[in-house]
Amino acid sequence: DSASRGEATSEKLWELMAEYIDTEKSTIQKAIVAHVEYTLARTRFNFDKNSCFKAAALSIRDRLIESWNDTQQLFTAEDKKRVYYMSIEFLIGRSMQNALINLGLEDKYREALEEVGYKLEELYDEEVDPGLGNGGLGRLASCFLDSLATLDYPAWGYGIRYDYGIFRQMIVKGYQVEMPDYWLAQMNPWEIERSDVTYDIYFGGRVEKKWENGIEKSNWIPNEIVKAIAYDNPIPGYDTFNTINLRLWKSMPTNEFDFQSFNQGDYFKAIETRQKAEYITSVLYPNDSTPSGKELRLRQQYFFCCATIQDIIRRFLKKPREWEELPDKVAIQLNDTHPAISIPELLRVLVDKYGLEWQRAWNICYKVFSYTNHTVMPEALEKWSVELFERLLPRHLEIIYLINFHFMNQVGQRYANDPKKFDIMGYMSLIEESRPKAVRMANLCIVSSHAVNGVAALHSNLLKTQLFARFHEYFPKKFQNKTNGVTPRRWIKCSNKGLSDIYTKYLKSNNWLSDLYETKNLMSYIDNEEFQEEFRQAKLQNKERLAKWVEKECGIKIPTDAMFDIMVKRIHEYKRQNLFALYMIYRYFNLKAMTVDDRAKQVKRVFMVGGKAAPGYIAAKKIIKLINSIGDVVNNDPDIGDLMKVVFLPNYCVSSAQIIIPAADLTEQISTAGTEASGTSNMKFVMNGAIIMGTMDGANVEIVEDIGIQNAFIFGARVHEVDRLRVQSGAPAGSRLQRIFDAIKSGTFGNPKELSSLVESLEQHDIYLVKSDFYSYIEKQEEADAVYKNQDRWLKMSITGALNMGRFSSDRTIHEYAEDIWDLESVEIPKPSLSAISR
Ligand code: F58
Repeated sequence: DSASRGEATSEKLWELMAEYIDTEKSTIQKAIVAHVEYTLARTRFNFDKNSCFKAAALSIRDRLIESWNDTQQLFTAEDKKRVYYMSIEFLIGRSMQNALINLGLEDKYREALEEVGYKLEELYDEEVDPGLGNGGLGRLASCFLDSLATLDYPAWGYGIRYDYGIFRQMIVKGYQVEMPDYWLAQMNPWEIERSDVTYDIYFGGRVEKKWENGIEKSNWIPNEIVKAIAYDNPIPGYDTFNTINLRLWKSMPTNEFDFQSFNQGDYFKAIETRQKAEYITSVLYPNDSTPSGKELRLRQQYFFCCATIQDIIRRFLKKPREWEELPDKVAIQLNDTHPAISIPELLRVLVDKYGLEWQRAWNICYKVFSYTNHTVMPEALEKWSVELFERLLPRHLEIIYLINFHFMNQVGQRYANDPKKFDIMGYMSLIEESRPKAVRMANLCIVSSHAVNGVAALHSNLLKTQLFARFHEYFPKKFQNKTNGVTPRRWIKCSNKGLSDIYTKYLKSNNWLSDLYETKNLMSYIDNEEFQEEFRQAKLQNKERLAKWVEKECGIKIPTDAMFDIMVKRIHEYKRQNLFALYMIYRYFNLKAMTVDDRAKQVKRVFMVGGKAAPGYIAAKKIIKLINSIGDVVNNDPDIGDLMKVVFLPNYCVSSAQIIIPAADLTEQISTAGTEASGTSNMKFVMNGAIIMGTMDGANVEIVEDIGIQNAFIFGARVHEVDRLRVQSGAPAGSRLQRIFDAIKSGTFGNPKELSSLVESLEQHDIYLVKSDFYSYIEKQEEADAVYKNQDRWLKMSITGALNMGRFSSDRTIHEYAEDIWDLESVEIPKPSLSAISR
């Protein structure tokens, strides 16, 4: 009968598939060779390293597709609630090593490749690094996907497949120069184009009203249509068969309007319209922290929201259901406000397309959405001019007005007897009555979501007490904290082999990779000399690897017996790379003033700074130039030699982070208290044995809570002192700092015409309290030197930090989101016992 025939066929299929993905060395080799020959059409005469990388990657993708298909099938069969993580950025980084580690196949592939003449580690370097994000926010999204997959949660990521990622930074004569990052020039072996998954996306036009059975109906008549096409990127979990999907949308023209133009005989106009459609997903906006306000950016946002909502609804409607079930099947997490238009979009679909009443649609929507805020800086909050909104998304603006109408009514009632009623309403309104009027996207998210969270305890408290205080008063239960985390798979296992081997050896298992709290158990070895020596050696090897990289990329030789003091992150005044630079100058002057004998007693230091400045951020670009100018002077001063080096690490990105971070002895996390929402490099550094030189800001606070404040160098104003100090920020610098200011202004480091303005802004406004924190900073830096001279003590601080970072695994973070916000259950796929079937 047909049922048994069906089963027989699938058993045969199983057998064949199992043979293809068993983990025998020869199976791996055959798959790679087949891809070289038949996918890449190469012969043994032009089989080179890059084609070997691609073929190996494709063979890994084959395995991922296997587990990914099974995962999706099971999610559908079990019909559990799914979470959709919507982010306009995913800073994925390279995939090959991560995939092999998560599949547990790194050693097997290494062996298999070695036999055919290739070194796995060299193939890793052939991969492009997809930079589809700016910084912390984008990288957090990717760490979250790794944890979602690892913890077997039914999850999807949704974002944009930009043709150009974050620009490649070159340093020319000390200046940042931006180069386009066309990362798709070579085939992307990981993605799967889904030409069958496309949606129409509308823009512009007008809204038509008509009355049906006493109800006003709205019909959006757009005047532009583009198509969204899906590209799927399998994301494997660690030590599980689960593989989730990151779906990235690319824009394409539709044929819809062509006919009209062709009829009018305007061939070139028709082509132009098509190009405009493709343009939407061309380029990632390189701004961090300040919103762009450009029309194309709003188009990007709506484009990816609209496609995503259609995709989610289609999946939901695969079975016949009540709309009220939507929140039982769907949770949507908004990574900052960039995907906020999903809210009016879902409402529009429910009301206009499926005919739900407003209140019913609203109740559903409210339970579906939740919103994460990543900054307290008011200038970073997204606003869109009402005029632009109306032109591009007229129906969405109406819906936003409607949300606001209901909300303002409620606020008005609640504060009916408050003399400040109208101020409060003006403050909480989704519309800013400025000129021009603007839509406040954060307010839209807060009002329409059932949960709002900050990304570290300090940050979440500031949201409640300052930035969103009125909203917190109104919705006290809505506000939560979810302290960020990072994935130990990429940030320890992939990037720090030495440390990983130590953990696995002393813990006698790999469990620490899925439960980072386990490393704490190694504290009993803190005085064990063998353990200490291995830890020291691992750090030294990482420093040697970085020194090689620096010599190759910057042409500077750095001594590996020096303290490596590193600050890598986007360049921003609030992060205070300028404070770090001032300290370098201070140290240089001190060294210069010493006798040769005294100099010989000093701790050697290599100062390293890496990070991109937004192309239009003049002050940030000047800071880069200043650091390079300091390097020019210091590195070429024969009095100084190896005592001090200053290096600017060009083009900081995920793949270079994996080399840089494990090599640090000291890490600068020195933002003004209350400005850095969390920071995530702080976590990566400490996990890899670096000690924090930092302020009580963002997640630094919780890190020192767990590792012990005595195991970090903490300085500067605390958050409750900042407001008061800002009032006094016009105060003079004090003589030691003034001397440094004067040196910059007189041209000791670089051209004073260019760089003086950096100093002047500190002399006058100093909103980030560089002057007032400077002296406690140099004091702590001296303390760091003193401890470094006692290598035993330094090592113990470093080990204690690394071993106590359990809380900062993104697994912990994701588990909390699942419990407290998404109400999500995991679905584990049984691992197919391949050998049982195929042999
Ligand atoms: C970062 N934000 C925070 N924004 O600055 C950092 O403290 C935090 O650790 C991290 O998020 C993760 O929560 C950030 O990276 C951006 O890059 C945006 C990109 C789009 C434009 C606005 C800024």
